[in-house]
Amino acid sequence: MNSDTSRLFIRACFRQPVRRTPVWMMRQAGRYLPDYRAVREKYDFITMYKTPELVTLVTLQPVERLGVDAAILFSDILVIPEAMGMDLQFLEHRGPVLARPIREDGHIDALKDVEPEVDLAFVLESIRQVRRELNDRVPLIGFSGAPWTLATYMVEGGSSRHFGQIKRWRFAHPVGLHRLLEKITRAVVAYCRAQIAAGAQAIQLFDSWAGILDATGFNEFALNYVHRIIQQIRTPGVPIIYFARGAGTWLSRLSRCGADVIGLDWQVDLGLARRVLGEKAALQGNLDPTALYAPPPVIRKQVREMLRQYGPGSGHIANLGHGILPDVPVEHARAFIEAVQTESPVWHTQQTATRPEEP
Ligand code: 1CP
Repeated sequence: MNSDTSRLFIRACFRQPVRRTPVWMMRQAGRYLPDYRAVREKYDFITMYKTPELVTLVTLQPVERLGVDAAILFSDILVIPEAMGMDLQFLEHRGPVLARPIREDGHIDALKDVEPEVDLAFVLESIRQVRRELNDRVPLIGFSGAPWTLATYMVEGGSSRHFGQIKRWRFAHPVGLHRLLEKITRAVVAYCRAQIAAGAQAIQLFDSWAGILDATGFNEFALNYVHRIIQQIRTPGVPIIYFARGAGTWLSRLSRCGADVIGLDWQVDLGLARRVLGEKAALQGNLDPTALYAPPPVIRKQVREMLRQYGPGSGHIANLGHGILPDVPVEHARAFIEAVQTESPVWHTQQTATRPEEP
């Protein structure tokens, strides 16, 4: 891969001209890859993300197998609650479980301030190893959960169906919730800064549960904190991506957080998002992850449609609208990557005459 390819992703994040659209997939280091499953058979998930050699191995798998244009560090957003002193387990068929969830003010006081160099040294060492191994073939994306999403796991004690506990805090005890979000925000700022210092070349903030909030709540409990984080971690040349799942109804507000790139879930109309946000941010996304169940010719058609919706010019990073599903055949994932890489150049040529017609 030449150096032009290695810069595609970063250039598109800053809306600089590119010769084609870069592409990667959320959860690209994961169970749909036979190579990942082979490693996972031998180690549990927590051992995997705490062992830099294993992190390096699985972070590079999609780069080598699929030719994606960016690597994302193999880790999890829940390392922050764990570093703050909560006991974390991942149970088969149930997902993450945090023991003794945060239910009263006293529980907030008991949470530790995070020192990334001490408490999350395994992440920082992993970043250094992955960078060495990647040798600038593609950039490495570091990430963190956004405060609101981390708070949902810390208050609910894991995944949730109705989010009754955190919503109780939101309406019945907002002062307490803000105190918790403040404390998480400090940890996220320190963590993102440390990842950048260790070599992360972009940062994605995952707000996977933004969509359970009401419109005012989204500003007050999610966006405000993300805005502060972005101001405090901003580093020249390091793009920041904000992925707020379910926030498509609040498109016009999303750019207020100051991110260079707004990640879109699959329900958002990409063309509309560009009209609303295109002058302010690059856009990442947003093919429905279940589209990858279809055979490769259908995937290619869907990719063409996604590229057409965005339209000509830079500022688009192709991705799925959420993580790739574990039972997607690996050839279908490859078809998605290849389709973006081969279909997109036409949208980046100077002559408008060569652009595909609208159907
Ligand atoms: O058993 C296994 O093999 C573990 C499955 C797994 C994996 C591969 C989990 C448990 N997390 C991960 C990796 C992971 N998680 C990455 C790695 C990089 C990549 O390839 O993308 C990233 C970026 C995450 C981020 C993450 N973890 C999010 C935000 C993104 C999203 O999916 O919305 C969330 C919400 C989590 C929590 C989490 N960790 C694992 C699961 C199953 C979950 C979700 C639980 C839920 O639905 O509430």
